[in-house]
Amino acid sequence: METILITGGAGFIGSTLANRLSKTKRVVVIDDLSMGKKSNLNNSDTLTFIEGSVTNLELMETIIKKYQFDYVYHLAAVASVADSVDRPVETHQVNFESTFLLLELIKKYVPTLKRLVFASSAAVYGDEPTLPKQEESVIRPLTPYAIDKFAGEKYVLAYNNLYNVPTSAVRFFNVYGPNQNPNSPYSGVISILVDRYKKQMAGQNEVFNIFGDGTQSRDFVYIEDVVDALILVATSPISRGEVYNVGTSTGTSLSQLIDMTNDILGTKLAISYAEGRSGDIPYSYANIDKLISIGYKSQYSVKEGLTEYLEKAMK
Ligand code: NAD
Ligand code: UD2
Repeated sequence: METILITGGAGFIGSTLANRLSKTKRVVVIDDLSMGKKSNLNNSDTLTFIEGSVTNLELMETIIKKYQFDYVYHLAAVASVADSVDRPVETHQVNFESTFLLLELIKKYVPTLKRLVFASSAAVYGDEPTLPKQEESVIRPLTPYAIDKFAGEKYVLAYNNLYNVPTSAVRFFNVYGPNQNPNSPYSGVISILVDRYKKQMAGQNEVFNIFGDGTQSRDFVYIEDVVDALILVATSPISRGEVYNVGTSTGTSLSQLIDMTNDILGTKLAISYAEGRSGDIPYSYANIDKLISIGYKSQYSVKEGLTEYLEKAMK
């Protein structure tokens, strides 16, 4: 049976991937539980959870030597841009150094690895306004988070070319769905939105704050499609050494999201408007032709993804 490592596998994207893959493969998750939760993971004989940090050289060396992984999905990160601005030194250890460490360990101990997939971000495009974002668009990383992600991508792809470690990278746009943690002000906006609907429908008076006028738009991509994309990139024979956007190729504004959710739930969300966040980009969406060229087919429009998410969240 193939053995797979998912770093950050108790988090939002990692746990969904782990739960899917452990149905047919042996999966090992490492997570320090700084953001992730053990309860995100299904109980399964084929899923092993290790609590620890990807920055711990001894621990990582032991794990990499012991399991001889076929695939590695490197998703562990401090996934908040704001946090990286507040704590650039600490977040650099996780968001960059851990990637470098993992590459070195694999180069040294796992000659049979089939693929390492690195989770990068649309943040690497920064505020350059040309749309849609293509993999070859201008890269303008503006924050420690984005700089670390871009450096991570470059190292991952260089190890493929220089040392024959098989790698690929993905640039996620705005991923949403069940198990996304809504508890930070910098959590994904849809997780915050759904949390406010739940609270308001339970009679609590927590309004949803729109930063700006609600016309800002993002490429919101549903978690199940993201998991499909990750597995496809890991297993495609032609994705080796390449980087892929993962989005839907459509932008949806916050106002449209709220209208859609009001329609689906048959209710009206109480909202208030606050000043736009500094550094907020007005519009973003991906060109995903490259991902489609390796066989990707999206299963969810924003409305379909939102409907499924709401069904699960409102239970
Ligand atoms: P998440 O915060 O839910 O998951 C990240 C996981 O990494 C968490 O479970 C956290 O506990 C773990 N982690 C953090 N530091 C660690 C450490 N030192 N050692 C071990 N584990 C550690 O975030 P997510 O949304 O699931 O993001 C997964 C990946 O995708 C991240 O690399 C993130 O930067 C990237 N990404 C996500 C989005 C998105 O829209 N969700 C967009 C762009 C990129
Ligand atoms: C995403 C990433 C971020 C970074 C950035 C790079 C997430 C969660 N964040 O930020 O890590 O990669 O892209 O460009 O994936 N908003 C509100 N009310 C709220 C919360 C958010 O109005 O309560 C607005 C926010 O100001 C923004 C939009 O909603 O205009 C989307 O916010 P987000 O934090 O979900 O995502 P984004 O694209 O700003």
